[in-house]
Amino acid sequence: MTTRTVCHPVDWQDAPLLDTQTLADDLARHFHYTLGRDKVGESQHYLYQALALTIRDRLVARMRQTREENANKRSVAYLSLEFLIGRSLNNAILNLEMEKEVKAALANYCAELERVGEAEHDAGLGNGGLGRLAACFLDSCAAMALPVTGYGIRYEYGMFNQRIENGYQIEQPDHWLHEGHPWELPAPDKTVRVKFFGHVDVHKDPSGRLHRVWVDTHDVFAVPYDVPVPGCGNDVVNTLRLWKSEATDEFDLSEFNAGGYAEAVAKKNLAEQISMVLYPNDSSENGKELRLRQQYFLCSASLQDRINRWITINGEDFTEFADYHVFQLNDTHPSIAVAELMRLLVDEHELSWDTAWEITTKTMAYTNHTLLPEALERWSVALFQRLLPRLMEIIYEINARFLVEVAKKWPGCSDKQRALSLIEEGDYPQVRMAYLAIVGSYSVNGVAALHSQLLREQLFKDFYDLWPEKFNNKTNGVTPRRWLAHCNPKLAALINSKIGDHWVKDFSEISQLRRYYDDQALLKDWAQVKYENKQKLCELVEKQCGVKFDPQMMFDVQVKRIHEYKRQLLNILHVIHLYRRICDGDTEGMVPRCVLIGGKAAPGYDMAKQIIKLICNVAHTINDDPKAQPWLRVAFLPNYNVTAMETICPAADLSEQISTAGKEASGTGNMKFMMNGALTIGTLDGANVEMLEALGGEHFFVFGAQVDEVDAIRANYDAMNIINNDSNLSAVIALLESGHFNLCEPGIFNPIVNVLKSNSDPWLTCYDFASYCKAQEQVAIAYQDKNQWTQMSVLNTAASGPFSSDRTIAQYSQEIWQLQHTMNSQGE
Ligand code: 26W
Repeated sequence: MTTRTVCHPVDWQDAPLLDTQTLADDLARHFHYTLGRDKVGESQHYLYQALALTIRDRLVARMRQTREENANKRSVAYLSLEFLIGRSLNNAILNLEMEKEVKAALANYCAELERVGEAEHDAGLGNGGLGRLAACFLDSCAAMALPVTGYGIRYEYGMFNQRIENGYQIEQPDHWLHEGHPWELPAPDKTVRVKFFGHVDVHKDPSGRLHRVWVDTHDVFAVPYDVPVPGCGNDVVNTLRLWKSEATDEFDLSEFNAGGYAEAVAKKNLAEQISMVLYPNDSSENGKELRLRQQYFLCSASLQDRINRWITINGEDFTEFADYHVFQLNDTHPSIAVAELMRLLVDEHELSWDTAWEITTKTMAYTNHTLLPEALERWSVALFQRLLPRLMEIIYEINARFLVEVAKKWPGCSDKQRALSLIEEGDYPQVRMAYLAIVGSYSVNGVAALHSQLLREQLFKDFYDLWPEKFNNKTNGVTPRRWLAHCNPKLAALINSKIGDHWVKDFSEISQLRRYYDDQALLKDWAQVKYENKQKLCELVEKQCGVKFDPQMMFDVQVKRIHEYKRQLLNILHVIHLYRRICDGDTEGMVPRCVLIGGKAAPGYDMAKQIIKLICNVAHTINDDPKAQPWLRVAFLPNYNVTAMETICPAADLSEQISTAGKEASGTGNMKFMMNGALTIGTLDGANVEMLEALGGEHFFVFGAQVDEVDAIRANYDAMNIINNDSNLSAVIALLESGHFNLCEPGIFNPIVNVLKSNSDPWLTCYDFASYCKAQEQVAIAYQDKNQWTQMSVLNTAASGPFSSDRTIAQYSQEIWQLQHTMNSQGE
C-alpha cells in the first residue's frame, strides 16, 4: 500500500506542552482572546470554557498523531446510537495526568478545579446502560491504545432533564449545546451524503449487465464533529465521530424556482430534524419513522467514512478490506449497516453480490443488550419500502439466500422458515432487525455469562443451532478511571497509599487490597472516606430533594432507569414494610437507613411514572413522620445522570440490584457500586452472578427466584395466595390500598396494586418479597457490626478487578476484533 505524504506545518511534538507555565499562558490566551473576557465574574462558566479549550489543544495534537499511527492498522468502528459521556473536563485532566499543573494554573484566578468543573453540562447522548457502556468502552480502547473509533449522532437535544412536581415526572428538553461544546472539532471536509426516499430504476450498461440505481432521492448531508477520547497516560487520543444532519443546497430546488424561497428554506428543517433529538426509550421500540431515519443516517455516513478512507489509500481495490475493518453493532439499532454495506459495495463500488457478502459477514459483529421481547426492534416493511426502497430490496435478497441455508439445515420444515425469516409475516409484515444483524455478522455476543447463555438457549436458539461458532459472551465492565480514580479521589488516594497507583491502568492489581482486609488502620481510614463521601451525597440530596440524610445511617441506594423488571416497586414495598414495623414499635434488629432511589421513566411508560409517584409519596409520608426519623428516611433524586452517579456510588453502603431473574442482561451500575466498596443485595441475574462468584457468597446478599425456576413459578402463579400467606406483605398491600400514601389523590395507586395482585405479573414481585425482606434483615444484622461491614466493603473493591471495561475490551480485542494486523505488506 502507498502511504500518503502529509505535510505538517507543525510537528505534533511541538504541540502545546503540559507544564504549568505553558498551560497558564494558554489558559489566559483563551480566556482573554478566544472568549474575550477580562474578569472572572460570579459564574465560573468562561473559566471552564477557557480551560476546556486549553486542554482540547493538547488533545487535538495527539488525536492527529494517533490517527496517523493507526492509518495502516486493522481497526474497529463502534457504531452506536448512544454515547452517554457525561462531563469531559476532569476525565481529560486525569487521563493526561496533569491535575497538579491545572490546579496551579487555576490558582492565578483564585479558582478551584472542582468548582470550575461544575460549569460543564453532561453530554447526555444516551438513555442508560447501553449508552454508558459505549462511553466506558471508548475510554478503555484509548487506555489500551486500540484503534477504535466511535461513531454516533450529535443530537442537539440529549436525554431529557427530569423534574419532579408533586411526585410526577416532568420532562424538559436538554439543550446541552446551548452554550457551545468546547470538546468537539467540526470536520466539514469529511461531509458525506445520505439518501432517503426515491425509487429504484434498472439500467443496462453497454455490456448488457443490469444495474439497480436508487434515484429521485431526498439527500441530506452528514457533517462530522470529532470528540477526542484520551487514553490514560499513554498519549493516545482516539476519536468519537458524531454526525450532524444538514440540508443539501439542492434540497428543494423546484420550490426555489417556483418562487417559494421561504418555503424551501423552511424545508431545510426536515433534514436537520434527523440529528435533533435522542429518543428517550430504553426498553420498548416505538416504530417512529424519524428513529429509522436516524439509524440509517448513522450507518450510511459511518460506512461511507470508512470506505472513503480506504479508497484514499487503496483505490477501489477491496480485496483486503475485510482484513482491516470491524463494525461492532451496539445492539440492533445500527443493524441496517448490514444492508447498507452491501448497497455501497454492490451499487456504488460494483462488487459482485458474493464478494460483497463475504466482506460484510467478515466485518460485522453484533452485541445484544436485552432479552425483553418488547425491546426487539422490528420495522414495518411498508415504511422501509418508502424510506429506503433500495435497502428493502437488499434485505429481501439477503433473506432469500438465507432461507436456502435454513432449508438445507431443516429440509421441508416450513415452520423453521417462518420462524427464522428476516421478514415476519402477517397483515403488516415487519423486518426483524436482530435476525438481520445475526445473519450478517460473524460474531454475536451477550453482555454477561447468564445473558449469553439465555441467548443461546432461548431467544436465538435456532440461530445457535445453525451457527454455534458465531456465539460468544463478553461480560460488561466499567472504566475504573471515571468510576473510581476520578469519582472517589479520597478512596483512590487511600488505595494508592497501600498498593501504589498502577491499578488505574491495570485494574487486576486491585485484588492486592485483599491483603489489608485485617489492617485496622486501613479499615478506619476506609470507613472515614465512606463517611465523608456520604456527607457530600447528603448535600446533594438536601439540595435536590429537600430531604436531610444522616451520614451515620446506612445508605441504601437504587439508581437506574425506572422499569417494572428492575423492580423499584419491590424496593418501595420493603420501605413500606419497614415503616409499618416502626409504627408498630417493632424496631428490633433494625438499622437506621436512608433509602435513595433515582432514575428516569420513558415519557410514554405510564406504569414507570406511577412507580415514581408512589416512591415520592411514600417518601413524603415517612419523612414527615417524626416516629420514622431516627430509623428511616427516603428520597427520590430527580434527574439521575452520569454526573449524579459520580457522587452517589462513592457514598453508597448498599447497592440494590433486584431485577426479576432473567431480565437484566448485565447491569453496570452494580459494578460501579462494587468498585466503590458498596455491598450488593441482588438476585441471580445478569452480571450479579459473576460478581457473587468473584466475591464469595458470604459477602453478597442474594435472594429471589432463579432463572431456571421462573417459568414454573409463572405457570402456577397465585399472587393472592402469596399475599394471604405472608402477613408482612398483606399488611403492606393493605396500607397501600387504604390510601395512606395518597390521601389527597384517592385511587391513584390502584393500577400498581392490581399488577401486584395479578396472576400474570411477569415480574413476580410478590413471589420475591419474603426472601427480599429476609435478605434485608441479614443486611441490617451485618451493618450493625461496623468493623465487619467495612471489611466486606474492602473485599468488594478488592474483588471488582474483573469488572473493569479494560478486561472486557481486552476480550473483544482478542476474541472478536483480532486487532493485531498491520498493513505493511500490502501491495506497494
Ligand atoms: C428500541 C428501544 C431500545 C432502546 C435501548 C431498546 C433497548 C435499548 C437498550 C438495549 C437497553 C439497554 O440499555 N440495555 C442495557 O444494556 C446494558 C449494557 O449492556 C446492560 O448492562 C443492561 O442490563 C441492559 O438493560
